[in-house]
Amino acid sequence: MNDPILHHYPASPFSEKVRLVLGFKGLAWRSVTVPVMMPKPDVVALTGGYRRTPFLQIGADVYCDTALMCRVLDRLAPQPPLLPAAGAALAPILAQWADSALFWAAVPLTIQLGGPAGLLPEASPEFLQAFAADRAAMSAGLRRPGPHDARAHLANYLGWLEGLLGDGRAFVLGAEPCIADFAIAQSPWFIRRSPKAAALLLPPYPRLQAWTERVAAFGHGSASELTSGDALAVAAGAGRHAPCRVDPSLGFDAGSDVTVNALDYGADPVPGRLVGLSLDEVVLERVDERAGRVHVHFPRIGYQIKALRA
Ligand SMILES: N[C@@H](CCC(=O)N[C@@H](CS)C(=O)NCC(=O)O)C(=O)O
Repeated sequence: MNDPILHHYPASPFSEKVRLVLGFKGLAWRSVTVPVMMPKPDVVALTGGYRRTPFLQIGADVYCDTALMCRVLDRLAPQPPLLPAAGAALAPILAQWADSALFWAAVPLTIQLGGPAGLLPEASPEFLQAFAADRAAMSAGLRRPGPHDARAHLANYLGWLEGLLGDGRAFVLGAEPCIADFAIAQSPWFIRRSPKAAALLLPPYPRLQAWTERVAAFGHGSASELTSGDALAVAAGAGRHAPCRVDPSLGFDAGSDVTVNALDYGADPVPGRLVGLSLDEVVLERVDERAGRVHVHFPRIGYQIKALRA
């Protein structure tokens, strides 16, 4: 019953990154399908306003952002590790590049080349229009490459990866997979969902394509479906949280009212009481009438904490 709960949807690349990590670790998990766009009332009941996909729930602890989620899964199931000795120093750096630069070169371009209907095949024209408006609002203010730029960026990036795999290594940092493999894999996975984009973008990179298949072969672990209402009931009934503490040297007082927001896009602030703070994690406590007393965790990198009162 304590299996982690992944809130995600099938076409989400960042969700695929986490599904592959769950497969790599051979974990059993519960799967809640979330809406692909706002409104997301059951998401917000758990996260307090964070709308991005995916997020991970363990009882009444909610983990936002895949960088943090993967660290949590690595703690929960340390073998096989996401930071094996051979790649431990470089892997997070490469993963961060994959989650940002590579993702933004690959994903909008794939949608542009293949059309959103290819990715959301069941969607009506009205739905696709609303989807486009939702994503435009979510990334307002973000400077994004145009299609010609993205194509050039992507050709450079995929060329780098092809070169990295050129010595015949099985995974990007050696013989063992690491977090960077899963962070990178979401982009070619997404491109391959669109046959038109895949045919245009991937043929020059045979080693990358063979590697994509090796990573895909880890599968997704063993998932069982859960409704979002049942996930809310799991949180409300948990009665405990993962231990956390505020490091007083890091600029914020334990118990103070703060907000946390992403710095790039989907930056809706989440208000709460500060109950955990370290160099790599911030934890807010909030109470929701349906989810109960929830601890919402964010990584520090890519997020901002603001004090609500001095
Ligand atoms: N840095 C975040 C990025 C997550 C992200 O951008 N997810 C996309 C889907 S793959 C998203 O949230 N799209 C809007 C939505 O699902 O509402 C992470 O690693 O989790």
